[in-house]
Amino acid sequence: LLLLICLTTSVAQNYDEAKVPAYVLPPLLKTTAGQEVKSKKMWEDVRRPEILRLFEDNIYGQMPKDYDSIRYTLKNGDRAAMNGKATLKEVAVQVYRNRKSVQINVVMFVPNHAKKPAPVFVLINNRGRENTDPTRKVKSGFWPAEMVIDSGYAVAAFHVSDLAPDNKDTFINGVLQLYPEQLEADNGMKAIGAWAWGASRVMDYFENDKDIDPKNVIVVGHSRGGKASLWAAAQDQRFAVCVTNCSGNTGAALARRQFGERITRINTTFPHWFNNNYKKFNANENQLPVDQHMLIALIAPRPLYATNASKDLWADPTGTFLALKKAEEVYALYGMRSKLPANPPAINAPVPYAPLAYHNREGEHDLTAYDWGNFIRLVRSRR
Ligand code: GTR
Repeated sequence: LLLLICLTTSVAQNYDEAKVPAYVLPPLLKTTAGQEVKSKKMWEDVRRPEILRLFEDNIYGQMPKDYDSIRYTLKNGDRAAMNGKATLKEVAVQVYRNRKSVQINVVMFVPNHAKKPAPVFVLINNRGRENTDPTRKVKSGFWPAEMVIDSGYAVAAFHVSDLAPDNKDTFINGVLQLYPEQLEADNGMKAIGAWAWGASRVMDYFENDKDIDPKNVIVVGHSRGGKASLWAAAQDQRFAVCVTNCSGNTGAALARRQFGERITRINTTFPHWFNNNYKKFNANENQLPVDQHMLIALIAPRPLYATNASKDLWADPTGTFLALKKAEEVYALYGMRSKLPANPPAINAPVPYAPLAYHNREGEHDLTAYDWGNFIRLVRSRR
């Protein structure tokens, strides 16, 4: 009976700040060989690649960069979308490898009356496709395209299921058909990796669209999509800004706090998200050679905006704020001072400024127009 109680308490979710265990985070600025990292050069040449590799091997899996060819096809367009304010482009991005292919369907609006090439917000859509309705009959705070267009920016989206269906039995029916060797490896890519890979292929497309400024691509993701936006921006330094909304466990929140969702739970409910090696850290957070502040640090010196919702304790708003604070020391190597306060700001008191932005919106686990309004503020403030 005692054993049973121990087992159940070890995986129970904690929502009590007083019960957060004492923990020591792995150092950002010390190499595996024990050397202090004191310069941006040493960060970029030694420590950053080391950390990237640790995330690949232990959590998200490899990110294959080779493919045979890529093709972009404009499937549908409308120069007078949104009452003439925007041009709609529906583009099929087809990627080929070993005679297999995946097709990523990109929905995009480009402002007609703003400077071009335009910066673009690209959402990794993990919810219903209706959220990114190209006809605009359905409008959703999850992707408030009109609001982004009115701000003078382009807005794009693609759906995760084009890359890897979000299901433990069918996730292999997508990118993983092109890279079957990934399924054999304990550090092989799975669904979250495949979604991040897709974001990079959409980035390849942006580099070939004259309406878009490829140096100003903002990758946005919510929750599981926010885990993917972080991994995409960590891997692919072409993304200028990363937005991770309510990404929680294995997103922007510190695992060692063991607050809300934990690794055991995420690996059990979603065994198809992370690599096989990650299962070793079930109920064993302190053995992980990384924690999530290190993933955020991989995005430096580029701006990162992490958000939470006050009722979404599952995603640990405080643990997210603390991860950002910890990453400040890497931004400091670039001479950048974060504008974050010492302690978590009040609910609905955003700090939407580069390089590290944060807010805790009042309400539920969601991505809303309030959140997007603040992402736009961040992008404006840096121009
Ligand atoms: C939950 C999961 C979270 C988060 C969320 C979502 O069930 O535990 O990690 O990804 O789903 O994607 O909305």
